[in-house]
Amino acid sequence: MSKLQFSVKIVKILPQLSQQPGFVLARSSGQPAILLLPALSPFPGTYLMSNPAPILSRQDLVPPIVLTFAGSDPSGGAGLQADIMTLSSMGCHPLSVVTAITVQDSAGVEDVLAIDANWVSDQARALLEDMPVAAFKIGLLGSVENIAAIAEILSDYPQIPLILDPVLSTGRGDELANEKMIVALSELLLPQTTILTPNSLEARRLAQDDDIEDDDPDLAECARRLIDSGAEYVLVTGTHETTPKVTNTLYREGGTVRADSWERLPGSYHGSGCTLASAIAANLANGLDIEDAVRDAQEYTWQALANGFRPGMGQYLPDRFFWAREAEQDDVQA
Ligand code: PXL
Repeated sequence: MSKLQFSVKIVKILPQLSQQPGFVLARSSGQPAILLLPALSPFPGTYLMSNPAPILSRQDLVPPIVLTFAGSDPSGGAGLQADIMTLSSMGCHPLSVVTAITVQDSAGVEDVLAIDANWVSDQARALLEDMPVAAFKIGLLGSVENIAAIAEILSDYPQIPLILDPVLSTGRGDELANEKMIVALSELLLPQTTILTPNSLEARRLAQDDDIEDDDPDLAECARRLIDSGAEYVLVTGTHETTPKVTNTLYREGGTVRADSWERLPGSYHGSGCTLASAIAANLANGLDIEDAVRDAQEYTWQALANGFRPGMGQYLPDRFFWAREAEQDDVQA
């Protein structure tokens, strides 16, 4: 590397911010924070640049802010910790409102303690009075009271997109939401939701209609019911289905918007749903439209899972910073 060249690691292309034809703005992990790259530059990547002219210095830049309501997972696999890592990795500043704390390891959840709903409210109100939030993300809720408190806060910010990951149980099958919470979520949060991200099991459980005898809706019908309940979009993930590939389908009123299929990975992962929902929130906060945000978030999540690691005796965890650990040499592209 000559003395006049800099190695710049690009963490995010910001297509929506490009002003100069043939160039895009990109966010880097170093200085300058934001720089111009030729359009179509491969991403992710590290670029050798001659005297990159700063577009924005770190001091000037406020990253897009995403507020997540989530439960703490001390193992760093799922929940709040997963959200914070994903949002940071994708160039956002995460605000984290704790809804519950858990006792768990990489194998499963032992216990859950819901935070008092007034504390949930107070955490969120203090932040919202201080900082501009570009997107909300919701994970584990903890209690009916928390759902009501969060719904009331969200109703004051109807213009901010909400990504709702309905956390009903763990991968191992431990219950994380009871029937009353499911009713409260459907009644109070779905009508305020921009994108709901259930896996296929959660979609069936949320859409179940006890008034219909032997109710057994297919996934498209589940999505239709959830949209009828107020969600603008529903992204049903297909990991739990028996199809050879994992197909994730995005629905809105009128039917399927897009379906994306992914090579099925062999491991059992903890925190993939939180990663996907947070990645969608980050992309929306970064200005992508819904379809691009959903497509790109799946790509990011697949990469995080493919690069996953097994820190203990339980499940694999996604590596949300896979791009930072890629061999420097492989990345040099220009
Ligand atoms: O993966 C869903 C999830 C979300 N949040 C917390 C969790 C889990 C699953 O275990 O513990 C806190």
